[in-house]
Amino acid sequence: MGTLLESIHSPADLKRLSNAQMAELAEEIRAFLIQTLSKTGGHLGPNLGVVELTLALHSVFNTPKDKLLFDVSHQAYVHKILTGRRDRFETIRQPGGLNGFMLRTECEHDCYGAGHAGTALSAALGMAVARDLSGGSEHVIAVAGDAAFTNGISFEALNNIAEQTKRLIVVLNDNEWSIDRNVGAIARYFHRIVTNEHYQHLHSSAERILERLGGKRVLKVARRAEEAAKGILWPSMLFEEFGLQYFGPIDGHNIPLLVETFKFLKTIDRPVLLHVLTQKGRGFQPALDGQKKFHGLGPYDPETGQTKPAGQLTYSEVFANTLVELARQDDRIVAITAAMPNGTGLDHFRPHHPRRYFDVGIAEEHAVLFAAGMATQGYKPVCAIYSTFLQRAFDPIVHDVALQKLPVVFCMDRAGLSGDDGPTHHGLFDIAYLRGIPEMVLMAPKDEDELADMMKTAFTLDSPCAIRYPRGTVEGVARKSEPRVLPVGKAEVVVDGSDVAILGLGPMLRMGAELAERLERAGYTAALINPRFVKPLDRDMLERYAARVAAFVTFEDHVKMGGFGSAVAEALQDIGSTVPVVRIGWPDRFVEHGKVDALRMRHGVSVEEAENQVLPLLAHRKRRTLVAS
Ligand SMILES: Cc1ncc(C[n+]2csc(CCOP(=O)(O)OP(=O)(O)O)c2C)c(N)n1
Repeated sequence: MGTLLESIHSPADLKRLSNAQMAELAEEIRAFLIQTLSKTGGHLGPNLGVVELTLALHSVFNTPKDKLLFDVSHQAYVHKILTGRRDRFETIRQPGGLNGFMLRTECEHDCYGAGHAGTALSAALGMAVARDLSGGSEHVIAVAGDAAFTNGISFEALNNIAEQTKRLIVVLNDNEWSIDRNVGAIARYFHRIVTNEHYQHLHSSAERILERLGGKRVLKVARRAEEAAKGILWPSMLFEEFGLQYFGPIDGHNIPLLVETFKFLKTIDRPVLLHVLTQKGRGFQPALDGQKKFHGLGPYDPETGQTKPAGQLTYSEVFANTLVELARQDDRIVAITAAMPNGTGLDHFRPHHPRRYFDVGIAEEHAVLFAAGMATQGYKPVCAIYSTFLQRAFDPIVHDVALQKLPVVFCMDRAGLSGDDGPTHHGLFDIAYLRGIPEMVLMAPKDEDELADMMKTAFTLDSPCAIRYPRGTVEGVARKSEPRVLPVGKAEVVVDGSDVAILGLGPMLRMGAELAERLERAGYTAALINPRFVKPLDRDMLERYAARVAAFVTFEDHVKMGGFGSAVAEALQDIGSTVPVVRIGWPDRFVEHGKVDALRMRHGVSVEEAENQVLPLLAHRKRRTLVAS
């Protein structure tokens, strides 16, 4: 690590640095990011792009008094480094270490937590209005990427800002990339501004003005800064119509220009939007060559950027390959992603069926409504959306898809604990938010072969359907050559038994099998059941086992509250059974980031916990059996 970086303990230390030192510090931070993240993994590309921007922000504003928000906040690593967390930075995304996103509980400089896109402008406006109401003087600055403007909420905020406050600074960090290339009219609009010849001319003259200013001990900094900023003004009708004064686009890697501009923007009594141009992955050639890969990744070689070769297939890949085949057999199948072609695997689908592939931007609500519209016209849309991001679309799922009984298929990737991304990304609530919706069919495959079966089954339904499957690699089972249609609402009895019925949802069936083995060794006969369907639940199966067993055990990678185990308990109550249910799942609290296995042990999502809870219930039954015989 370089010496300058070591001398930065808080943003106050930046304020003493010259322009040249700031530039040096930027390079030290880049090297530090590249080295550290090569071991931990993380959002390298986005953070390399905002080094100068974050330095300039912290050198002009005073957090925590001033409020600095980042949209999504995956690009807040530099902010973390500058706000007293450099010493712990190598723990980022590691168990017990720094979170990969802004976290209010982590640091007083993190005024707003995030992980989902499109939230920064609304939250910043809330803070600005709260300041106005209480007579405060602090600045509120929201930094949002160009892809955040494909999100409806950002526009809901824009629609409101000028009416609610006179002082709010929005920074549009435009690098032309979402995770994939940014899409849609907004992306084209930003691109037109940036490539406009007139802007190029203004831009170079602005830099000349700053060059002239540079180094002089100026008395009228504000006025000169104003000149500089005016020189780079390029009116954007869009933002001006929303009542925000638009500045830019300016070079987001030019620290003096950024600093002078922010000093000037501080003085303006109107909401403003500064358009800065940055380069995702700047300073690391592999990240510039592989924008998608370096958006967020695991450990890599800090020299070459090479990552470990992909091992086993992932669930996302099996989903995508299966969809390619099913879409070959049925030309009504269409695939929709909300800015996640890479993560969901749909980028494998795109070349095979380009006309039936739709990336709608970071717009989950729109994705679902768009799917509903297509379904009314006889198409069979698949919305491939992570469990955590589908939370956004709850109302369209209820009001537009289910209420109209439209056969939209939701393929929920990353259902279950996401691990190192943490609570914003854990997919732990989808059963709870979907199973109460009438008409919904909800499935969870035990392995990749069954995922294909479930997808095939989904397309035979005339109602909405959701399939949840986890992050990461598949179980490694043999695959049938052709998927088959499963009987809806029927569980699979893997092993029969009469003392206890163990229901392991999805790949959690493995834990169920381990518990069954342990209980068998302890002298009990355990039924092992793959429920397949959370909804409709196999009530016949439950009734059959309720008449025989002393306890049910359910395993799920989901919160216990409102989850699969709750569904089983409710169903048993409905059929008049009093057989106890041991529910193994996540507790009623937000689960921190970390390694999945360790977090499972810590939170009691384990075979041991199940065994501890179920053994006393079985011992009682054993005594009864002994007495009876
Ligand atoms: C609601 C929601 N959907 C999807 C995502 C996944 N996601 C994380 S970052 C990102 C792209 C962000 O692009 P941009 O805001 O332009 O920032 P950049 O990474 O380019 O700096 C996406 C789609 C998310 N975080 N939230």
